Amino acid sequence: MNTVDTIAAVATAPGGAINIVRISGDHALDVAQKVWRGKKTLGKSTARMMLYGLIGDPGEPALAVYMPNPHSYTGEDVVELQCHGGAAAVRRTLEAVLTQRNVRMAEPGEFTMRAFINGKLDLAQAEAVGDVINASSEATLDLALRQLDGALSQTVNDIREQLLLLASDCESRLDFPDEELEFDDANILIDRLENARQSLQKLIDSAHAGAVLRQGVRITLAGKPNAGKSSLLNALLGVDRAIVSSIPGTTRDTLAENAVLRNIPVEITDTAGLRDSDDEIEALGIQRAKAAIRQSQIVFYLLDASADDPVQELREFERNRPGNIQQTIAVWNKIDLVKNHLLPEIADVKTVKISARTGENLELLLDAFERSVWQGDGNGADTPAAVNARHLALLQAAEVMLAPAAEEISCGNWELASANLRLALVEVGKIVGETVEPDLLDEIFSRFCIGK
Ligand SMILES: Nc1nc2c(ncn2[C@@H]2O[C@H](COP(=O)(O)OP(=O)(O)OP(=O)(O)O)[C@@H](O)[C@H]2O)c(=O)[nH]1
Ligand SMILES: [Mg+2]
Repeated sequence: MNTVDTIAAVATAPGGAINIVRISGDHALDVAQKVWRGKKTLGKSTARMMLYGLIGDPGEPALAVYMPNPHSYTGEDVVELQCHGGAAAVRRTLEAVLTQRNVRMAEPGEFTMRAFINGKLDLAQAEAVGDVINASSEATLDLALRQLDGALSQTVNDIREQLLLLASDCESRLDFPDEELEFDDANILIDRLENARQSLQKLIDSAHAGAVLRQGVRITLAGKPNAGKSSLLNALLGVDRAIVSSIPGTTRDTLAENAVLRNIPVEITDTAGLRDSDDEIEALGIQRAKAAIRQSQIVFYLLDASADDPVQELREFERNRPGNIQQTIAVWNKIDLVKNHLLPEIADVKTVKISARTGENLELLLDAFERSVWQGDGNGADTPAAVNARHLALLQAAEVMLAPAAEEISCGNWELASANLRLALVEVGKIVGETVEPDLLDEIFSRFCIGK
């Protein structure tokens, strides 16, 4: 992606009443002037004013606004044309723009990449733009907005500042070795380094919340036929999605649906009941059920109180549970049929008693789910900043350099100490894009949609 061309794209999602075509770059104004005409002329004197006019011939009504650099989203000259919604109307406007000279179609994420290159956003903030677009839960959106606002960048920059000061303190001992300068005791430097390391560690610890909120959690509903898996899927979704019947073996294929439970984006998979079956299709379904279980983070294992020995059955499941699954929640279903809910607690496994049919205790199941996801570290949805996988790798690489840095400080090897600190600084700096390779930019921004 070069950053010289003037680019244009539809900036709004299809299906709305209005569409915006955004043009950015040195030629934005003259391109817009060629396709749009109104009583007033787009230019310096009408900057940031919404003007009414027409596009094309005989002319469709469209609003236009000119935002001169650097006061625009990209930091370049930008014109936005607001035209009628609808695929044909917006195509016509975009074509009118793209048939002009000196302008081409924008690549995915190219507007935001320019905003980054022009210093409007740092890299962590630019990534947050992608997170905002992809957010499916309120908590995910809030996290993305905090990151866009600079919450993560601020923390990262504080850490960088601490490391930078430490590095220059080490270096000044090299520059003035014999002079009578007042230097901090090495122990004080080590304490300061430890402070920086703890802030770094906090960010590393936030990666779990970051992954939960960005990627969501995969839940599989498993258990014997007729345990009530499909009934529970429907209850959790609040819609009648899966077939429920009293015939064991109703569900064959796996059925996955996205939802948000307690602010956590989830994919819930309903599966075929687990049993030995001679039926070829059912057996295939059971294989799929087992594959879904292996790919999930949390299993809701449904138990029918009337089964022969459900506890034994659960024990067996737990024994063979694939290692990647964080947790099984045992769900006694159909408590509406059992007097006084006299069902045994199951040691070592979280147990909840519900009725998928009446909805009784579903909230308790969601409580247990929420606790499993956040693993006791409070409500991860509230973390001020939560890093993504790219940030995590950089933070870990930086942290690796800190122990040797402390070691060198305590030995008075100032040169080596500062070298280690500077290596850590480079890694942390990459989070906000202080140093960054073009390939990485392409990789990050190509995941965006066109027009962002
Ligand atoms: N009384 C009562 N019946 C329930 C409850 N949950 C499910 N059932 C009934 O149990 C039967 C089986 O329910 P499903 O949801 O189809 O069970 P499943 O686990 O999906 O079964 P398969 O797809 O065959 O593996 C149906 O007749 C449901 O109406 C419940 O909480 N209480
Ligand atoms: Mg079913």
